[in-house]
Amino acid sequence: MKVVYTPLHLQHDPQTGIEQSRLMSPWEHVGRGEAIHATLRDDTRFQLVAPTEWGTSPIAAVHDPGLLRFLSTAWAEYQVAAGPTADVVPDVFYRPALRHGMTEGREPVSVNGRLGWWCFETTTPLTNGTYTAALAAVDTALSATQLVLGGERSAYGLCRPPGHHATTTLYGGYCYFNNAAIAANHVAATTGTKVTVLDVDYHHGNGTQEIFYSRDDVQYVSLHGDPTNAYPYTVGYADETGAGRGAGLNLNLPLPARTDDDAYVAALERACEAIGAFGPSLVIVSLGLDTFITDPICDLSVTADGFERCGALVNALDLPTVVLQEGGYDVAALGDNVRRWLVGLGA
Ligand code: Q9C
Ligand code: ZN
Repeated sequence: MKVVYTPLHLQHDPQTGIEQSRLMSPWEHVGRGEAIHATLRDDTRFQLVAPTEWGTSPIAAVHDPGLLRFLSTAWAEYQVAAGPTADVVPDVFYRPALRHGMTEGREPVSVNGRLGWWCFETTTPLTNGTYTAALAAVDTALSATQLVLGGERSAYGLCRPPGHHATTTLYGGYCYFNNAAIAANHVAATTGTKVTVLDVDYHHGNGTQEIFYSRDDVQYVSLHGDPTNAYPYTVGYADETGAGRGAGLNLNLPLPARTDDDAYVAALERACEAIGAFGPSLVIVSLGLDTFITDPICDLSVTADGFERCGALVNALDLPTVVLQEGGYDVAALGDNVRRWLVGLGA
């Protein structure tokens, strides 16, 4: 199986995260990408290829151009206005209720204000190289997608930073641009066929859901920790089924803490039935390995054997499949877990 990888992910090297009321070194760090890279590089079943450059128009086709503009300059602007500082995090978030009963808010002028306008939480710092790495992650996703459109049965994109929490207008959840959504939109727009995004990251992909919620050409199917107690808390419930032309095309399968291999695989079978019924030309998998039994920030209990079974179930859909990296924070096991999932898929 071809693996799209670029060392440009190293440009996104955050040092601080404010998470769970503590200042800590981030869970989402360069070591994650390098662990996966090293495992796949040393396994003859995988061939590494570099991404090609796609520019910003596939991003602007999904995200508010204002978000793209902001991310391209924000870190440097902050250095002049309020720095110097390595990592940049908002202190004031725009909440529409601040202007309740008044005219709608507008993007602030100051970089401090704009940070809180485009970002929704505190664990997603901007660094000097974040924009470069985020663009490269999109290039990685689109290049892996291109391989599959060109006839490969499957391909894997080692996207870092991840993407599925980024919405049309907001970044957060370690995500800046929604790699999977940009790839899915690219396929739908250029081929005129239906696409499914199957999201198996522990966290619900609120961004991907939001981007496609009213569309009938892209189905979103997600297995995730129940948002009653899991990030992102406010999105990802089972009764969110799509709207308008997209009604019935959003499937959320929230799972209880300690869900094991058998229960997880049973839920994935349900997901695959829904995908079969929709009949896409291609599947994009948002692959998070943070469902792993010893993941430090999540509470499901899937094992490496379970990951291989999951890959095999998706393989049985018999559809061209693009797998894109999302989360997974047990770094010692991350490379092998990715490998097992891809081997299940037929690598
Ligand atoms: N107490 C991805 O896996 N922090 N993003 C949650 C819960 C943010 C996860 C804190 C988790 C974001 C791509
Ligand atoms: Zn996750």
